[in-house]
Amino acid sequence: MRDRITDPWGDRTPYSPGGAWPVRVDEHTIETPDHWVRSASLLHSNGDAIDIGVRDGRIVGVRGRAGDRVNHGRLDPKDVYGWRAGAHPDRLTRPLVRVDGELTPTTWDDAMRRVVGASRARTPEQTGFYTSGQLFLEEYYTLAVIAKAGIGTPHLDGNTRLCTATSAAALKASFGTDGQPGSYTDVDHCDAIALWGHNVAETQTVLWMRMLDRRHGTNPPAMLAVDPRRTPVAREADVHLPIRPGTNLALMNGLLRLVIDHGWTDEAYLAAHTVGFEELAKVVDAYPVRRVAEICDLRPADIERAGELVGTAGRLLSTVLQGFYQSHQATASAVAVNDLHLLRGMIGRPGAGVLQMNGQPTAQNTRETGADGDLPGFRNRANPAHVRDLAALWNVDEATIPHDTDPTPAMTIWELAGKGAITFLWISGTNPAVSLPDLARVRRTLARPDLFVVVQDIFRTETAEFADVVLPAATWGEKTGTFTNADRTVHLSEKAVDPPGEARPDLDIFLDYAARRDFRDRDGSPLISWTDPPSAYAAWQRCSAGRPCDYTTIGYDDLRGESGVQWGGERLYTGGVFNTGTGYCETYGHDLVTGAPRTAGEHRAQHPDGRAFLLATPYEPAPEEPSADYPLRLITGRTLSQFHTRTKTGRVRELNAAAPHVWVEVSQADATEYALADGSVALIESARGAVEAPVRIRDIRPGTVFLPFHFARQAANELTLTTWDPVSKQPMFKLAAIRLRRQP
Ligand SMILES: Nc1nc2c(c(=O)[nH]1)N[C@H]1C(S)=C(S)[C@@H](COP(=O)(O)OP(=O)(O)OC[C@H]3O[C@@H](n4cnc5c(=O)[nH]c(N)nc54)[C@H](O)[C@@H]3O)O[C@H]1N2
Ligand SMILES: Nc1nc2c(c(=O)[nH]1)N[C@H]1C(S)=C(S)[C@@H](COP(=O)(O)OP(=O)(O)OC[C@H]3O[C@@H](n4cnc5c(=O)[nH]c(N)nc54)[C@H](O)[C@@H]3O)O[C@H]1N2
Ligand SMILES: [Mo]
Repeated sequence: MRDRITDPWGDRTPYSPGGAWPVRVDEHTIETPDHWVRSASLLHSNGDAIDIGVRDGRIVGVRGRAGDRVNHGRLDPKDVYGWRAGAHPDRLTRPLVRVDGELTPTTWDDAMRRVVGASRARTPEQTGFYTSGQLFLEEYYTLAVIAKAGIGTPHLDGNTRLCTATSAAALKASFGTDGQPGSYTDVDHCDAIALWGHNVAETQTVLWMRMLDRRHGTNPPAMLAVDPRRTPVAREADVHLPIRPGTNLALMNGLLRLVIDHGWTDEAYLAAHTVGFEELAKVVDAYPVRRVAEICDLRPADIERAGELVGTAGRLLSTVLQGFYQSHQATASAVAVNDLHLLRGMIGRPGAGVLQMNGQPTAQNTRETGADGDLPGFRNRANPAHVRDLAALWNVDEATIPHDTDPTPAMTIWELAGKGAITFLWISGTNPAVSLPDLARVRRTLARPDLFVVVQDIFRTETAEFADVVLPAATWGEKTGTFTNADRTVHLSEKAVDPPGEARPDLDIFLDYAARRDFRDRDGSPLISWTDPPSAYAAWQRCSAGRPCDYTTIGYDDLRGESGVQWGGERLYTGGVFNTGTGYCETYGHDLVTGAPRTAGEHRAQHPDGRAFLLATPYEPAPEEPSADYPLRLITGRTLSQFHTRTKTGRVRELNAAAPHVWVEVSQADATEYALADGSVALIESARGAVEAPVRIRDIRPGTVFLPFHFARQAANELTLTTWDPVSKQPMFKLAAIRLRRQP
């Protein structure tokens, strides 16, 4: 196989509409394996099936699985090389506890006794959990039961709040519950693909390979990209809208109006399967092309071309990600994409689908199991029958399960810790000292003497440096469990090798904690009766029964075939019946402007009864606009070779070498204005902090600069602001006002 850093997407295998995506097996081994173990990718949400090559108890390579529905054998560049991080000498191998200010190795018994002691000394309201989108389903479910039924705290959330909380919020708002409507096979059938704030070429490279292969076949799909930068996706697209950051909703409203004005709506579908058309039409009527062009700083003709592309496609596939989710009016903008599909009847059939994407590999499971604070199984906390159901399943009092208010979102958990209301915070599988916005504030919180911090990780991260106890975890390839990708495909990842030193699977750590706390159910039996991944999975299957994400027919053995298996079947809502029944839905809805929750009565009064909601919202300017002091816009995001805070990719030679240091992308016009040349060092300042980075002159809209957020030193999040979407509570990492200065 060729060097996949310089050639990230590999050779094209073109195919035609409705055809099968050809198989192409990618393999990278450094020695010949003596056997292969089944797994899937844990470095993005695409769920590429991977076999792990093992020799003499060590991982020696990876191979894509030819028969898997997701990747047909292909691998992402991070997957080709990323596995080497597991054997890095920096891995944590023993628990650490703080003694005289220093993190000092200790026994598991001592570390766990300290964790249990500190948490016993706190009330439920003083206790917080901040978890991940990178653990396994079995682990999240266990953590959710510990937090909700063992301790009874509402303060449980994942870094999924930073990631794809908006995906969940938009799906719930439009269709009644979370759950991806579309399927990756929609790429095989569509005749137009619209990418809304999604740089799929660098972030889900195998999905991009599939799209590129269609683009190279006969009757290729048309393509629309909406992104302020000229990304690889934008370069490939037929229409690229280099939108002004923070104006997505104005664009969407304009496109919805074009669809209505041109009569591109599917009247029969609208009448049978939606509610809310009149109200939507009234809102979007205020967005004629000329006004939209002004707000978004786009050419009117380009907006019209985009409107025609999405308005006339026979089979339209949309994907939505961080350019929408981490920006202004996130939920309202993502919902507007759902609106577009509903208006055109483009949902629930081959090639016509919405992918409200995920980002992290297991974020779907954080949401399904309730480790993001929601109730497990997409249950509605405001529906007494759903709470009763769960209390019966766990055999606890309904009052034990926090459900009176919405669960505490991550940003609020951090706020409460920052003012001493939460004094015990258990952080698992995330590195907030680099990934949260406004890092100076995060460091102040983590350093509070009254906050007991537990960090459960595989490396000694920037966050671990603030911990009272550090628990060394086993990871991918070293433990068994399941996870679900962005198109609902469930994979089983089996243990291939032993973890280093005394590192333990996250599941074992949570189970150990539950046993030591001796959580009991109503009859005095242990609250958590499962002991290993299969029994944890079986418990989850029971919890999911009868809900949209029903796993009861997908057993471990079903996942040991060639391919992963989708819950809910290939596509959801094929018959145009949505999960909006008042007794079934996951939420009664929110006001998309204020985030105020609606009541059951208000929900019922709209008579959704299985019809989808059309919901339009007026555009408002971003909370932080450029000013005289900070005249430029900052957007942040990803690069192909690096994963998040680089704890893994920064430790793999091939990947690290591709992007070892931070840089800032600046347009030629801004470079000229600020006397910057390619390679000269710029100081980037916001009202919150400053970062220094070498300049790369790139095709990005003037007035906007881009910083990758991966680098702990010169971290983009020194600059970002603590503001979030009112509905999804997802922070706005892609909106900050900054100034640029040339450094001597
Ligand atoms: N290589 C790599 N792949 C990854 C990851 C990684 O760290 N590295 N992380 C995974 C995870 S957790 C996630 S969430 C996904 C994220 O995947 P993406 O969402 O594709 O990645 P980002 O780079 O965060 O943002 C996408 C684009 O949004 C654009 N953008 C910024 N502001 C705006 C705006 O106002 N409007 C619009 N329309 N666009 C805007 C940016 O220019 C950027 O190109 O990637 C996953 N895959
Ligand atoms: N400015 C800006 N900030 C952003 C974003 C952005 O676009 N711009 N994107 C946001 C998004 S979408 C995301 S998803 C977050 C990501 O932010 P983080 O979640 O902080 O990113 P990671 O570096 O992936 O952190 C995961 C941690 O889990 C550890 N780990 C890996 N495997 C295991 C395991 O099996 N068990 C345990 N216990 N630990 C493990 C890793 O070593 C690492 O420390 O960043 C967010 N922050
Ligand atoms: Mo993410």
